Amino acid sequence: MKNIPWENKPEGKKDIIWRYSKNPIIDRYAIPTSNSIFNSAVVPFKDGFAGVFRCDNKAIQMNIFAGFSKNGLDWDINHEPIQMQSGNTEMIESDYKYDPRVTFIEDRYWITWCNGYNGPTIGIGYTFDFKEFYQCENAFLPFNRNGVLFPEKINGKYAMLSRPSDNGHTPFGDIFISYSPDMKYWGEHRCVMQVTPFEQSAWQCTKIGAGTVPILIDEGWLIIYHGVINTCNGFRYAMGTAILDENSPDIVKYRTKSYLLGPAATYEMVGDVPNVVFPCAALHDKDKDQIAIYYGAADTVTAIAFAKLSELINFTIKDSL
Ligand code: BMA
Repeated sequence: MKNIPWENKPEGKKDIIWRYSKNPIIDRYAIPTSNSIFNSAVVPFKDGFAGVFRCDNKAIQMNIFAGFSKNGLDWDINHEPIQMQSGNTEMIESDYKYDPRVTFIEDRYWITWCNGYNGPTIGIGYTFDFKEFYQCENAFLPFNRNGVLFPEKINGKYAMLSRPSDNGHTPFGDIFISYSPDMKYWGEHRCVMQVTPFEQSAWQCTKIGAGTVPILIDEGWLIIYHGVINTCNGFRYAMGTAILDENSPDIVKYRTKSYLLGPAATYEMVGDVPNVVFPCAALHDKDKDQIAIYYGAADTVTAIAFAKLSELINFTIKDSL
């Protein structure tokens, strides 16, 4: 297994998740056309890593771009967006693409993103090599965002978390799970997690959405999600963790009452959309007890943060609602 990016916790720091000292790892202008590069997903690939990046251009058109890295920190992002070919459908219309997630299942890398088709819905595609990409049927009717696939079938079916929403900035939203026998037809929709009561855990009281690909641990599926509070200054996005039942992931076993990383560094508080940390991917190494979380900061740049996997799990159990 390739070494994942890592930096030890600073001396004396109590937080479970700590930021990389050289954040942000991807500048907003990292490719010639970009206004911002954020909310992006990475996976181990060949002798390094590959990723799908959200780059908004200077007309603020949202699209997804492939990128490659030897160490997971220094990225070469293609200057041209991903061109999709027909996968399991000829209907691959897309007004925009944003907030990609990447999940390796069986033999290929599956990509989910927010796809513009009469409003936001969940686009699905796949690639074997990050050169040729194939687009499938949209998973759901609009409006929906934050589609995240599980890395293996559950009870014989593909499984996806998502967040039904509206056509705008959505002042509500819970996480649902849906199943598919073939990556084309989705059903058996179940509610997984709802927003919390304001007085109990206000950082996640307005809307929540799945972030990283679920990681199978002894206790079930570990997820890192975002939670939002609507303040007098607008939305504030923070991240928390939950553990879902292994065989029935609509059952939440544990879910953090406190956020684990909230906007506090300058690049998280200052940018095109202030006060946003938005996790879309994580690399982990169980043997080394390490996890590296990739997140968009202030809808402008891409940053990375680290945790000890065991500490993250223990905190999720101990701090559970
Ligand atoms: C959501 C999405 C994300 C964005 C977030 C904060 O609705 O548009 O891409 O990071 O808002 O602006």
